[in-house]
Amino acid sequence: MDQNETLFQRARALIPGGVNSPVRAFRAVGGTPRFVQRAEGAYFWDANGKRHIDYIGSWGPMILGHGHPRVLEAVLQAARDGFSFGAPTEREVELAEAIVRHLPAVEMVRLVSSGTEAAMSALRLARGATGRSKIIKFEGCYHGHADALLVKAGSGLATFGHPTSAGVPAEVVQHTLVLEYNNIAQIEEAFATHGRDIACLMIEPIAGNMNFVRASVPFMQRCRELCTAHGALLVFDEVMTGFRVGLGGAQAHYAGLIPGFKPDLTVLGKVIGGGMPLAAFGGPRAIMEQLAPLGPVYQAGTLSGNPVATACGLATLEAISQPGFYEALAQRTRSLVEGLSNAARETGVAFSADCEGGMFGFFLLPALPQNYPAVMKSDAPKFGRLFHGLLDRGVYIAPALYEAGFVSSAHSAADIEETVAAAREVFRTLG
Ligand code: HOZ
Repeated sequence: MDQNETLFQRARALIPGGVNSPVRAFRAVGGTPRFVQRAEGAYFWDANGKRHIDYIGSWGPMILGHGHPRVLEAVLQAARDGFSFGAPTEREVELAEAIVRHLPAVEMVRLVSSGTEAAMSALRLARGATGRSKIIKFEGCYHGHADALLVKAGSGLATFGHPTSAGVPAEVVQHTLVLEYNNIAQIEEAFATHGRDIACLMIEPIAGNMNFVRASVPFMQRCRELCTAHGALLVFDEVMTGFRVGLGGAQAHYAGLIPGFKPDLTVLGKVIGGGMPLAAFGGPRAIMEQLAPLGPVYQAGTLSGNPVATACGLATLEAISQPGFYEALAQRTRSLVEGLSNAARETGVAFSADCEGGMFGFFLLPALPQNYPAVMKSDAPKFGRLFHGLLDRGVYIAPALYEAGFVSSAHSAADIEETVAAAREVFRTLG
């Protein structure tokens, strides 16, 4: 008996769709989700005991692979000292110090428990600090599931064809302007029309919820200029890219391409928690001091700055701050992307791929798309066949074509070779 199927049947009886987060249900690709029994390094074993090379890594956090010994030790030690206090701890201060040390745009930071919470709170702060209501977001970007941001969003909303969720009243999103990613004319027009009402422009600088789409440099530069000119805040959602595409996140990448570039607010999650529920948002002191208890913008949480999660995050940040870490990670990720691209070329499959640091994406399209409508041209049934072909061969990628992929420092050259060989076999069957 297939243990994954048995568990899925039990789960479906009690949990909507059998999962606690929609994309995991495999509905976009069909078949039975793999229930994870345990994981180590670059692999996890499913309920049937089958090993998979894991390119999801908990959707980004597991940058060191699963069960890194130093992180594990830190977590066990912290757990022995207590799970949760609802009172401040030294470790929260240390984690805040580590974040601020690596991100020049962040002078103060507040820790929360999920990316959704961080994005929602950053949005409230932007509105509170500017006294304005309107916000700009981009089609295909996903900033968690807070109401005001659930409009034309990527990730699971794109996967299931409901880009705007039911249950979100029109009045709640009346101030959300949704524009096309990488479209300079549209942001210029939006600021020309609504400039003095716009609190913030929120963006995934490298969008990982419509697979992997970079903001072009001229587009990013124009976003910055228009926000500055109109007194709106530029909010970088770096839940995926923070400490993932490099130690300084996507903001360091763009600062290397646009002199003096900085976002105003930064939203973080995933890697900063190392796999534990931990996220954060931060920015300049003057803005962050608008938060309660100093200022009028309210935000709170019982599990915020949780001692076990902060221990996990701190140990992770310490390991990834070692010299050469990102060079090696980026090199490994590039070798995956190049290997897949070569295999696709050899087998005549239309294919394009991109990566930055330990994050990658690929499309069954001849050229990299620049925005959500272009991503939508992907051949979903063909992707489903590729997904299952890889899964059968023990390679686990996201079960939806709108999601980015992640390589960890635990992935070896042999893992990449095995993956590329599996992909070559599957490509031959795609026709
Ligand atoms: N929102 C995540 C993908 N972008 C999925 C999270 C999950 O299923 O764990």
